[in-house]
Amino acid sequence: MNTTTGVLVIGAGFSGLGTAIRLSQAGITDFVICERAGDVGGTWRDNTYPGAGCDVPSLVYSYSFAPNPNWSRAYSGGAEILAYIRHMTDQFGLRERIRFNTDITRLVYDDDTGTWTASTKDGHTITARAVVSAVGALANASYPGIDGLDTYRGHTMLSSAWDHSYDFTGKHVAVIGTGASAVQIVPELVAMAATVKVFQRTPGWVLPKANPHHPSWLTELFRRVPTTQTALRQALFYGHEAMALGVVWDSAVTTLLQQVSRRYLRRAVADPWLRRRLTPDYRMGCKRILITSDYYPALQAPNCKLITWPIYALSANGIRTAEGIEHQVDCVVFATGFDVYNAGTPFPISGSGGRVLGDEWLAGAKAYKSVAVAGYPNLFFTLGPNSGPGHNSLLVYSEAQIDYIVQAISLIRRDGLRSLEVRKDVQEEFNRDLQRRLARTTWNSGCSSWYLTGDGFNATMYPGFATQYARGLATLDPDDYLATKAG
Ligand code: N01
Repeated sequence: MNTTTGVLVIGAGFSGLGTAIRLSQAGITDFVICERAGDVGGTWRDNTYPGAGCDVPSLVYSYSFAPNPNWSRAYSGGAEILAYIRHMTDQFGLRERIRFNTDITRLVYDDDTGTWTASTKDGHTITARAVVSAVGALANASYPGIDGLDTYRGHTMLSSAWDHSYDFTGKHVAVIGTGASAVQIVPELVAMAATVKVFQRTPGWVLPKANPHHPSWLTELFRRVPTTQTALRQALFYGHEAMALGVVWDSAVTTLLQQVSRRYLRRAVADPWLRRRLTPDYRMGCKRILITSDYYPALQAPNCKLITWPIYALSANGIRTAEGIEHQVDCVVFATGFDVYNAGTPFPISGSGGRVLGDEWLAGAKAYKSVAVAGYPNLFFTLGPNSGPGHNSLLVYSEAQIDYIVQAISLIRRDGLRSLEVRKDVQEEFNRDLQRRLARTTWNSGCSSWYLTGDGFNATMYPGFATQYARGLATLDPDDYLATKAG
């Protein structure tokens, strides 16, 4: 069966839903949203591990066009964020616009008609003038390449595909990884399991997180005088913007933040041996900063142990480390991150003249303003290449992208265009400048992280302030694009 629509939005996570809302508000209503799962929510639907929450305050980690006065605390838990996303879906009448359980497997552009045809896993096709790929950067997790993975006979689970049927009571558990997910999981497991061994490859810089409840008078104030919520959101936004000075660039502020983190480590961890193992040897900001007040206390619980010997292999009964010890465990939790599309595409995308985006992005993804790619007309990305912040809310970036994309689609429709394609020279100049600026950031300062490809190319982060990023996307300049009239 083939469906024809004006705009195909792929993904019903934050960015896909936000795109649909802003398209509707711009009067563009002939769109279809395809979602491979059976519910909205993207990463917040999938990451239901105990302790899942956001390390950015909810007042900024939400859309300005869908304010929520009811956040229960400064940093909300995953369930509350998912409830917000579901509420937004219903509030803007999007649920009936979503085709759930529809997995897009291929996108092909037709130069003659200026349309894209998407194929779905169950054999249908959808043809659209414009496509917005809102599949999310952290949508797929997989087991890491550790030897002996298939020989282990105990239970395994990924942080992003939590097995809620597994009872941890009385169990001996290993957690591999010490990133943003692991530091939220470990305190919960320590409270549930008999023992927890945390396998650390690289320690992260940790800053404490105060997470006060919103008192009822504040919620009431937000409801009655919405501008107070907007004002607090702005204050939080600019507070985070200031962090860029120490997180994005290696500066005196970085040194200051490192001192704050070291002082917190000294206060929170009594044992000097453990402190040494938890002290990073790279500049703060290079990897994502860990915001938590629960992790260090959990590591020092009597039933928890930090293991810093490299993992050699998984064995039938547990994990073997390089010094020859076998740690026997009932369950291994992999908090080892995601398959990030910084070199490739989530599904094959064939553009103008049959060019293949996966081939062009093999050495690292590149786009114009992270949204458009030369050779792929009428196709737009949210959270595309170099759109990630290290210091502020991702949703501010997403919102800027969405509004830019809505401008592009409005232009296609207003001028009756067959195609709107970013100029190759404009994209190349943009990326030359971007990579020049990235070379001076802490992300490119020598540590390894999911921000970089294996070759050290940074296809994920934006080297600047969120304000700068949003300003760059505020107005679409038609001169940056090649427009072809229909007919
Ligand atoms: O994944 P990660 P994550 N053997 O890639 C280790 C977002 N997020 O799921 O550092 C041993 O950061 C790896 O070690 P190393 C956020 O953007 C947001 O925790 O590579 N260890 C590391 O410790 C975040 O950045 C929130 O040496 C192995 C860990 O596994 C992103 O998701 C909350 C290994 C992976 O850390 C990913 O975070 C949670 C191996 N073979 C997540 N392979 C918010 O609060 C990997 N590791 C918004």
